[in-house]
Amino acid sequence: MQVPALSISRRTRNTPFSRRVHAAGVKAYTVYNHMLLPTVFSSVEEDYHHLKSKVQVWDVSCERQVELWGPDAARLVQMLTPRDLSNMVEGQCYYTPMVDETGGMLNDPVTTKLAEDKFWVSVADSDLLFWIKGLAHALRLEVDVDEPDVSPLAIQGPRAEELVARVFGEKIRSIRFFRYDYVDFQGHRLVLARSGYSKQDGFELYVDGSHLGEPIWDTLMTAGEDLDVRAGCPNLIERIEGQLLSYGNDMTRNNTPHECGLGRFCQTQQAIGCIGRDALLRVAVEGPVRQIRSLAIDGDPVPSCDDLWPVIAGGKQVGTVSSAAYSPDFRTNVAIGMVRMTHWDDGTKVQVDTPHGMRSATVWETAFINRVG
Ligand code: THG
Repeated sequence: MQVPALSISRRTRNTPFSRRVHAAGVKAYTVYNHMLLPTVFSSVEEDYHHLKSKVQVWDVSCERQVELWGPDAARLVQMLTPRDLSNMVEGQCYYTPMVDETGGMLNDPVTTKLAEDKFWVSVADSDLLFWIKGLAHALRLEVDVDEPDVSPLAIQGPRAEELVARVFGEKIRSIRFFRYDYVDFQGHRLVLARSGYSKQDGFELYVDGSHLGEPIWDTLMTAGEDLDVRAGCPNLIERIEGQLLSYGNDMTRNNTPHECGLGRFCQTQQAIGCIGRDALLRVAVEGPVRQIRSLAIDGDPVPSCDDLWPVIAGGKQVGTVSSAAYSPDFRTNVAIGMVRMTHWDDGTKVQVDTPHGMRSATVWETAFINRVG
């Protein structure tokens, strides 16, 4: 079947790396924060094997930065999230569920503290800029909220540390997970964090100035030639195996962080000022009645999920599957879904109503990569 193409225009914003991504033979894009995000280079499966064994450079410019800068920046950022930021120091990045007044998820960004009065909120696919600008304006806060010309470039895979050390020096090896340091590129000081949307180790370089995009891309590609570095992108199979959630797919504004399994990133009691605090404290008393789970779906490879697939047990719907792909390493279809508490225990057998028919499936409490035996 002919796959429809994506019409590219000014609204589907190009990135500082777009020409290089195109030259590398990108086969498909999605649109994320109104910007192009590559999804396939060779094939999803070939990209997956390469990511898990080598090193890839990813154009994740679409992880746009919302910059909060000014005397009220710290107060404003704590209003956005139930994660307690009071002990956050410069040099740290936090994965931060962000919620509205009902406790509904608005976004799940990585927040970086650049200074006591300056933060970057690296957003997932929702227009969080407008929510934050609205709050700052309505509350007359002393803070500038804007989208700077900063484009993350991720270097991911088991050989990422070697490649990044060759380009930016040995000191990058000591950057710990979700910490950052500054590196020099041709006299420009750039933030380099140990983070990224894969479970294969790696870094994210916050390319501060579009003109640096192509020089940095070329430098990494040349330095990594013998490491078999390639252009890559977040990989559907790998992220489902690691249960990395995708905002808009696996969760929406109708879900609380607890339903999303993000309770470990919430200290709601301590998060004084968080807009969703009262709502979350109220629902926390009872706990969620449905929650994110990994599912193994039996049988032949299923198509990718462009709509929710019902999870069925005893003739009744007990959940939904929101992401799915065939995993060569686990030799089964791996999936992420939201399952009601009656069926969310590890090992529970259910059915999934896929476009390829009803399939038997098993609910797993943890990510595939964390399962033992
Ligand atoms: N990096 C940066 N910005 C981003 C993403 C990113 N913005 C959009 C999107 N990704 C936001 N979503 C996520 C989801 C998961 C993680 C990061 C961003 C993540 N989670 C780890 C996990 O769940 O295992 C670890 C989190 C932790 O322990 O703190 O990395 O990828 N810049």
